Amino acid sequence: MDVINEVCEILDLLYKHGWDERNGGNLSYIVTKEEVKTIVSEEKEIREFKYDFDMTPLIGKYFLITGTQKYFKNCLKDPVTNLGLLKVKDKHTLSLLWGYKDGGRPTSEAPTHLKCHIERLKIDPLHRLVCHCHPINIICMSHILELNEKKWTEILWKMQTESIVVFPEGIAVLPWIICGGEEIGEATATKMKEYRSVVWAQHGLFATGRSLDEVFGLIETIEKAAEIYMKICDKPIVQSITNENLKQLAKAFNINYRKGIID
Ligand code: 2HA
Ligand code: ZN
Repeated sequence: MDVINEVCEILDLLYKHGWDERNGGNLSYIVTKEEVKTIVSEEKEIREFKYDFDMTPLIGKYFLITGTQKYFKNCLKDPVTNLGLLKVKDKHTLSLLWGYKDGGRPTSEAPTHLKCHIERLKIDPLHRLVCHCHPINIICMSHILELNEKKWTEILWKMQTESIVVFPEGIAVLPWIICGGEEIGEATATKMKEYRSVVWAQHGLFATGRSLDEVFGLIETIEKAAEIYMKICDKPIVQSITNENLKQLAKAFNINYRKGIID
């Protein structure tokens, strides 16, 4: 299966899970030169897009990025309109090599995505993907729980056994900030220095990782923990996962979990 299909399948699944209504959500994926060759036979610039922040660490890299105002629902049947293949040409310019067929442009969150890529690549050279979506239960939680990342991490870890295995670094939480702007972009990228996932209160989630499967799995696991929380949060708890249980898990699976939460 080619890379466009792989990306569109994930976008379609995100839509079908109800996490990307309408034009909600956006995705950016680093693609290799070999993968680029399967999309375009030669590199010809169609249009360019200017950004005022410094993209120097990304120069020469290729990205597949969802288009602004585009619906995840439509990507699988019409990738060339809904997605773009872009090369970071210089520190302020993205060059469009394929896609955005109807004259479109990258998602309004592209600066946030690119800043997150810069931070994650510093930590993990194998990092490739940033995905933003609107998972229901994460948004619910952000209405009823104080926005404290220690609290969120502890709760989500304790909702199910898999959580601490899948996101041992915990989860970051940002307050409501207007989307599409510089402030939320900077705040999200700063959190990405320590976390692969960042909650945007009353909005959704930014999740990052090495592959489409890894990031989709991260979103599924976080959202499932949040769903369990929303189903039980108003009920009397008879028994649950303890700090001691989590430490046993960490020992058994050799998990280097974030300290200061259950110790
Ligand atoms: O692209 O989800 O955060 C629509 C959004 C903005
Ligand atoms: Zn959004």
